[in-house]
Amino acid sequence: MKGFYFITDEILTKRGNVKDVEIATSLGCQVIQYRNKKNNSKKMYQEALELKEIIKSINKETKFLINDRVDIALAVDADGVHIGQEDLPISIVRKLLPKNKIIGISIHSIEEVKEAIFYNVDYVGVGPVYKTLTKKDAGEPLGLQLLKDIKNYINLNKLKIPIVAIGGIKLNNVKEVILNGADMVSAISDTVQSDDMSKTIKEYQEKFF
Ligand code: 3NM
Repeated sequence: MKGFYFITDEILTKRGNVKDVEIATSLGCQVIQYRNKKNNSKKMYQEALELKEIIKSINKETKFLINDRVDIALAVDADGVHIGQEDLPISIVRKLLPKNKIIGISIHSIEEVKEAIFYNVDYVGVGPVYKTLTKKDAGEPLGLQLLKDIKNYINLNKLKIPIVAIGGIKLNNVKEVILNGADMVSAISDTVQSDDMSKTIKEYQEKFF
């Protein structure tokens, strides 16, 4: 896993989730996460199904993940879920999902990384790296040092768990985030609110090379 990790935002989007997801998939983003804190389950199910079909029609290799909702992920046969520390425990999510599904989890400390590794997660989300207004309960910024410490911990233990960094990431700070250990980055407001999202995502992807 490498490059730009795209996350939808129902409220901030300028073009709507469908258009956004079409653009991100066409530009080769390896992961698209459907995050929707606004809609009811029925609407989420319908939209997740629509997005999955669009993504797979453009690129079968693109992974489609659902934020928080294991039930929606199962219902649309998504590639996996992204969960937070307040969601169902990883061990339970593993039992609920078929073996081949991806589980990513948000972590905020080395202790949480250890637990995530114990339960065999596929990647860890580290954030918020910087201050963000997009997620109200994201907490205080973790900063680059913790990101670096987590990367070192993963490397020292010869683990192959990718780190996805998130929170307050912009084009002018993304390089230092990558240099401090992020394998992938997500930037919600900076992309979905961009007037030219294709250009913005391309600029993020170029920072990895
Ligand atoms: N998760 P923006 S921060 C969805 O810290 C999300 O786990 C976070 O939005 C975490 O790129 C966040 O606009 C919002 O700052 C990121």
